[in-house]
Amino acid sequence: MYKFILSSTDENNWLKGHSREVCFIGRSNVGKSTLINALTNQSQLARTSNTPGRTQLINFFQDINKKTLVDLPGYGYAKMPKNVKMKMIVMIEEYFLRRKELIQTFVLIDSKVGPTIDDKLMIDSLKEINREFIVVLTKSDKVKQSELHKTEKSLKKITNDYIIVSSKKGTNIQKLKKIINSFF
Ligand SMILES: Nc1nc2c(ncn2[C@@H]2O[C@H](COP(=O)(O)OP(=O)(O)OP(=O)(O)O)[C@@H](O)[C@H]2O)c(=O)[nH]1
Ligand SMILES: [Mg+2]
Repeated sequence: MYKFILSSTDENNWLKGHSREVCFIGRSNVGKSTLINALTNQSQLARTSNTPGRTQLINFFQDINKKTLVDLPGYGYAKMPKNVKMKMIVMIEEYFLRRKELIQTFVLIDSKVGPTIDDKLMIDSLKEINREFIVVLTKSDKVKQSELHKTEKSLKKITNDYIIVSSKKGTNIQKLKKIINSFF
């Protein structure tokens, strides 16, 4: 059983008192919050939405053993006001640069859309600062096998470390859960 602990903007307000956490990052609307709900089997834990730009703060979720999951705001949403967008970019950058408790990052990429320029920039930045990451291809229930192959082909130019999931159908959610548990 996980609980929402707090939302924060900057380093002064990040959650304290635990040693390890994993985070979820990706384009707005890619399915980060829905994935957290699927992984925890708690459909109401993280707030999800049909409209992009739902998660605008860094959200910390924790279970009784202090296993900590972090839901980050989505990037690449064109319609977001510039000042909000800038704040979010700074927030995300600060988190990746400074967060000592962060032990693994899951970069979510839409199975249908494939890696976007923003996704590539995100991954390049993670590589540059030597942050470990695993790609999660989301919403696999929405794509045909042929589309999935196309996405995998372009993804393989960036990384071979990925898992294909569907939060809606539950595909590979148990497998991803095991991967996450291996970091705690
Ligand atoms: N078909 C399908 N839809 C999904 C899946 N996962 C998420 N969605 C839908 O995608 C939309 C966005 O999901 P969210 O989890 O809110 O996305 P997010 O990445 O947290 O978005 P932001 O908070 O805006 O960054 C919602 O309408 C979800 O129902 C999936 O596995 N399959
Ligand atoms: Mg969200």
